[in-house]
Formats: sequence, C-alpha cells, structure tokens
Amino acid sequence: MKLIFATHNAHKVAELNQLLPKSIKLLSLNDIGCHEEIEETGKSLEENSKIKADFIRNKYGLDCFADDSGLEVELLDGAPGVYSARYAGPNKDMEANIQKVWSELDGETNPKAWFRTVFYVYFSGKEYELAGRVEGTIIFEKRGTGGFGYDPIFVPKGYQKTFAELGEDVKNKIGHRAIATQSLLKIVKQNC
Ligand code: ITT
Repeated sequence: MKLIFATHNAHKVAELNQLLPKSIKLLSLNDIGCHEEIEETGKSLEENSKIKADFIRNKYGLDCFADDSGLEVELLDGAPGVYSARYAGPNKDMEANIQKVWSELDGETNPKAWFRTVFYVYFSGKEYELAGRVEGTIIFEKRGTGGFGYDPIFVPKGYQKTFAELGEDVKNKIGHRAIATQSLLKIVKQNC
C-alpha cells in the first residue's frame, strides 16, 4: 500500500520508514515529483499539518498525511513552537535557531521543553488529526551527531543524553513522531 508523507525532510521519512511495516510504501514529496515548497501559513502545528495534507489531497487526490512538529519551551511560552524551523530568520539556519533559544533562555537551570508533532491524515475516505509529544530539558551545549534540528540540545525525560546522542533506537520508541505513528498504524490496520 502506498501512502504519501507530505514532507521534503528526508530525516523524517527515514524515521517513519523504520516505524511502519514493510507493507506500507511511504512516498515523500520528492518521490512523487512535487518539488514545491508548501507555504506553512498557519498559526499552530494543527493548522500547518492540515494545510500541507490538504495541498497534496487537493492536487493529487491520494491518501496522504502531513506532520508539523516543533520544539516548545515552557519558559518561552511554547516558543519556538510552530516557528521552530525559522526561529532565527527565514533561511532555516539551525545553528542560529539554537543560539536564539539559548540566548532567550539566558542560562536558566534545566529549562523544561517538549517536542510535539501533529499529523493530519487522509486515509480510506476519512480524515484524522493525531498528536505525539515527548518531554525533556534543554542543555546549553550541543551533544551528539545523530538526529536533526534541535536534537543535540534536547535531553528527553528519564535519560542523561541528548536525542542526538541516543540515536534512532530510542527516538523511535519515545519520540513525538513515534507516538503519533503508533496512532497512524492503528488507523491503517483498522482500514485494511
Ligand atoms: P517539512 O515542513 O517539509 O515537513 P521541516 O523540516 O520544516 O520539514 P517541521 O516544519 O515539521 O519540518 O519542523 C520544524 C522544525 O522543528 C524542524 O526544522 C526542526 O528544526 C524542528 N524539529 C521537528 N522535529 C524535530 C525532531 O524530531 N528533532 C529535532 N528537531 C525537530
């Protein structure tokens, strides 16, 4: 079965491919030849995931889903949140984004944060909104080389290492997208 994941982010596709059974062939936007940047004009992860899924649904009429994810820091009232990719400016510079989180936190002790993801899904004639969240703290140095985005500065609750140090096995168990993917799997199984 083919399912389109409305993303250009190869890291996300690789992550999801490890979580879904082999019977599901996950296709990214690049795989279906869609090279347009879908404008994320929403004010929340919920709005943006629906905007991305609607774009593909309307253009191709195929079963698909989109996620919008972000890092939410408690002391920053949930920022960078929906603006995680462009927190420090329009060119999606992760180094600058991390520097900005650090400077806004100004050395606070163990600031609480969480990654949150929202999936908007069109599957078998129905639509669904699914969510996943993982809690942790921000550290003030970058540690580890795995993952992407804010992973080198995020230590999930119950661990001493960052997501970038822990690697894909742990992220695939407790990560925000892994949790939402479990719900996606239930829907796929119910409808097959
Ligand atoms: P698409 O919109 O094409 O899916 P994107 O990279 O812009 O790709 P999002 O809008 O969902 O992805 O995510 C916004 C940013 O949030 C992303 O660029 C990362 O900086 C951060 N982020 C999301 N998930 C993350 C994760 O699992 N680990 C670390 N950072 C993450």
